Amino acid sequence: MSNLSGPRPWALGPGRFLVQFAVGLLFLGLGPGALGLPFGALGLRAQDPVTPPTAPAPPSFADWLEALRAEALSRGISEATVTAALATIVEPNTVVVARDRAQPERMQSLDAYVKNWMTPRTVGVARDMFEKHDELLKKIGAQYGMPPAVLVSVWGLESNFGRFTGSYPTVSALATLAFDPRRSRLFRNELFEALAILDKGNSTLDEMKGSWAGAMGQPQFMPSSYLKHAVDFDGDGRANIWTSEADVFASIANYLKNAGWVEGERWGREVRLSRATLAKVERQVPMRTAGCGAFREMTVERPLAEWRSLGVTLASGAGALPKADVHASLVKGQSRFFLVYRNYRAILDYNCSNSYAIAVGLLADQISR
Ligand SMILES: [Ca+2]
Repeated sequence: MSNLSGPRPWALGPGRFLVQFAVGLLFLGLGPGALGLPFGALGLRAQDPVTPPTAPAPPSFADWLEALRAEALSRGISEATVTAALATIVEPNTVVVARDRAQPERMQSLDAYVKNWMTPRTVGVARDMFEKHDELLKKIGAQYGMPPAVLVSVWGLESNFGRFTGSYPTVSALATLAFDPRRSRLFRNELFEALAILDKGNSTLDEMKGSWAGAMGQPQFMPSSYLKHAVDFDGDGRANIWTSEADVFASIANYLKNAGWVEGERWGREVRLSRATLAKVERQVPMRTAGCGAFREMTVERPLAEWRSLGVTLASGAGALPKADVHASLVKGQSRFFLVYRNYRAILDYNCSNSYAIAVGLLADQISR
């Protein structure tokens, strides 16, 4: 992956995990922000304890592959698909992805992440894409009840507008991760989902590429997310999240709609708090205690009217918060603050990181202005 220098770790996608190879061992670093993911869909939480290395000697990779093959067949995947796919796996793919250790969403503050991502250049590309695909985006937006700008923004964050989708063969990457005992079950299941996608003829071994962590194509869907949310919008008979923009946008829209996006509502907005107001908020509004990491970095929900009476104002300097009857949580950066509404949760479902979700929201607002 030659594309990890940007603000977005392209290796991560829905259902994806930060994976580091260290001293020849797979090492999974789990934490809010760095991990993508429909944690909900995968039944996982970032704070899940990692299984310690087991004492008994692990099976050889060849034995492990043989057992994998048997299980794939027992799950109903055709012998032809299993044989062809497993032939591409010779040994664990011991790639050292040093740059992946510097996960921008984890290492940088929210403020820095957003600043680094929202360059005039990126905003310009986003606007160009928004205009270029205007007709298609409007059609998909109307069908799924999603703002086109949000679709472009997620697309931008996930794969730099389709330019960096990852070149790792998904089957091989997932087999490597599944062989490692630390998160074996998760990746083993994703591997079977990948085989199912191949078996249905929805993709080919040549095409099925993505991040080193198994996130595929322009929306960076894990195989399980693909099977749940990918859409064939251009009508050629398969959901092609690798090269069909229609399918990519519709798949992102479908994901967010399934994650609970409510049409006609905002994601949230930037707000301003004086030091006194911030102190008052910290005394009176507790932090959330449940949910993936990003949720535990924000306050519980309060009615907008309560935030107003606490002294929170619009960041634009345009005065008081609107009188909408909505509930909002406060997300705190170092010097920037945001009130986020329920649609924000759908973005976190896609990737549980406040830096990511705020960047998605702000970029969408910029380009739809
Ligand atoms: Ca299609």
